[in-house]
Amino acid sequence: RILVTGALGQIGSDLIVKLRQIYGDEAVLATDIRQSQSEAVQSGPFRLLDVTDSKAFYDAAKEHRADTIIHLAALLSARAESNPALAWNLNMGGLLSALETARALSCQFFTPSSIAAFGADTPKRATPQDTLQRPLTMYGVSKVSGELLCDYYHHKYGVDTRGLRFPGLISHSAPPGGGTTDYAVDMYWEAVRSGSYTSYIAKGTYLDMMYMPDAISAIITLMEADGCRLKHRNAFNVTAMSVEPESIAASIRRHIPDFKLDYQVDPVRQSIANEWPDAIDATCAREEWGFDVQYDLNRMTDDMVSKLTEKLRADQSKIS
Ligand code: VAH
Repeated sequence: RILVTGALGQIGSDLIVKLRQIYGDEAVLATDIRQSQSEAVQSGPFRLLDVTDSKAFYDAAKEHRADTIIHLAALLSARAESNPALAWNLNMGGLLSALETARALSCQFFTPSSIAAFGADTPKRATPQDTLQRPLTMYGVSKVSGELLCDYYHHKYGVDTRGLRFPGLISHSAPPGGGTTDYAVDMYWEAVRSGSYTSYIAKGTYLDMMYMPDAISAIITLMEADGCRLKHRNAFNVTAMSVEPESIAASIRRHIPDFKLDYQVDPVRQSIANEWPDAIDATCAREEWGFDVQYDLNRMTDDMVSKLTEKLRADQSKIS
């Protein structure tokens, strides 16, 4: 029985649907700080939860009889950089509540890390699983600290903590939530909506990316893996592709030949992206628990363009 925090976020809104398909609607308790009418949430139990309230966290998990906690609630990079103290309190206070609940109730535990856990002096290409991690963004500091805290809870209390260093995640179901890699999500939406996009990330900025279905299956595959095989836990490098704005635009033009891309670089989000690797190495994830992906850039673009075209057509028919 699973408790998910941040269920209305970019990962959560897709993960809830998949977990309920596999484990049953009633087995998956969706929680978030705000209410929602989304069908993803309405298909099973939902509860308002402030993850920094450790008693409320414990009570929610206890009443749900949770044996697994998937903790997604956090502020992402750009929003965290504009409000670092709030980001620290939410990202680390929430994580501590989650880990204390997992310890008290002997739950298996997952929380995502990110390529943001690497800094400017980390090797940018084939970034190793074990390497220098000195990020200078608050989001990155909270991700490295989170990795260490999760390893501590495993080492000290035996909590079965596991994590993934996610690249930028692309999805069509939830709007972007204050990240830096969200430029790629915005580009797909605008390509279908208006045929043009002005990128706040500069041409030639390579970043790791992954389509959301691959991210969701990576979480489930990792959590179902035999813990004895894991030499690492918090957190595994995973990636599907290394792309820059022009490569995504070229892929989109296979469907929308006249798509226009121009640039208005946002110095804050560009400086965040400059800290991050160009292409990380996911060998340990493949070797230790069979990580694999189904979507490369063009296959992701095919699915994003068709799903967004359907969504916009449906929205227009509602208006007319
Ligand atoms: C962000 N989407 O942009 C998140 C992610 C690797 C980036 O952590 O903040």
